[in-house]
Amino acid sequence: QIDEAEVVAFSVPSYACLRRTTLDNHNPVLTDALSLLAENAELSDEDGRGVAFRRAAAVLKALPEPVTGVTQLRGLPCLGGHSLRVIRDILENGASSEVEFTKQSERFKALKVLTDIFGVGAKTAERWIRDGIHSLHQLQESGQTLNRAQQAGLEHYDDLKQPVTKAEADAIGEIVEEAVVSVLPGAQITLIGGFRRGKLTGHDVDFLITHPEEGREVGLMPKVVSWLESQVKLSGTKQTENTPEDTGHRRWRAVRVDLVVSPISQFAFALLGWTGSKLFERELRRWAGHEKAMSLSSHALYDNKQVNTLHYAVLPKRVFFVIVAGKNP
Ligand code: TTP
Ligand code: MN
Ligand code: MN
Ligand code: MN
Repeated sequence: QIDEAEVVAFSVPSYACLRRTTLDNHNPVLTDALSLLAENAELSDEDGRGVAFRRAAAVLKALPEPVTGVTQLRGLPCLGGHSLRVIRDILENGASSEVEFTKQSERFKALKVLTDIFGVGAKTAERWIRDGIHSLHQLQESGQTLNRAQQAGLEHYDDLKQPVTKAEADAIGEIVEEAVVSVLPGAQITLIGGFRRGKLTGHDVDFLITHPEEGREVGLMPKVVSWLESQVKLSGTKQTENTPEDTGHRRWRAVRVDLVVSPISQFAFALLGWTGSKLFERELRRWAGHEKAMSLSSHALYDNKQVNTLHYAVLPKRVFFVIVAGKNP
């Protein structure tokens, strides 16, 4: 039994956006467990619980060393009774019964499999599960009508489940850049999302597009998409057969790409807002609102006390699609 006086106690700011957090953390077993419960809550339309578990996981991610006992956590923010129970369970018994139960539950497994299909959200998955659909096979047999995105998601399911590497992200960046400058010379693209935070893999690749001259970016997105459609394989378009030399590492491979277009006047806010993580963005906005009386979005920052400062001028222009990483031969 460790003497309580020798136990390291931690201290972290309560807003996640005010903490320094590294990519790897010292408590992966605990943070994975809390993240799984967060995911389960999000998939079950319980966003409040989801955020609570995300916040708890984020606090543990910020700790400078492994937690050995719950007494070390005394006074830390964002650790509610439920999260503490899960942490104690793992520290004392090696595993959390709630996490293990969730992992094994048919409902969670079905929600995961179905929402892993590009274009399928929690609501759709929930409806299908109520209709007795728990697997891809059952979905295919069910005769459910799928929209175009979902069809592409199902067709490229295995590819899209594979994590995207940084090298693949860079290769796609070159294609997207070629598309963008072809339709609008001088336009600039920036890698955003997880890769901008230094992650080595991601579930997609995110880019922000702008032009140094305000207004030149108007109407850009459909042109970029048309260019890509004519030059690379996009979701729903025809499949080109793999020639023998096309196999191996040069094989076609579907990757999810998110493009965001921003006018240069909003570029800084878009860059900040789309770099993530989702919790970081949420906390940054909460901090701006509660502590600074300012409103932050991906378009602007304005002072709530001053009228007529900045207004939301433009709605977000955003497109999702699936790109196959490779150019047509
Ligand atoms: P994602 O691509 O969903 O996440 P990510 O890039 O951080 O992680 P991954 O490696 O798994 O792809 O989103 C990128 C950023 O875009 C995210 O950090 C915040 C922002 N975003 C929104 O603002 N609203 C949204 O609905 C989504 C999906 C993302
Ligand atoms: Mn609870
Ligand atoms: Mn991403
Ligand atoms: Mn994304």
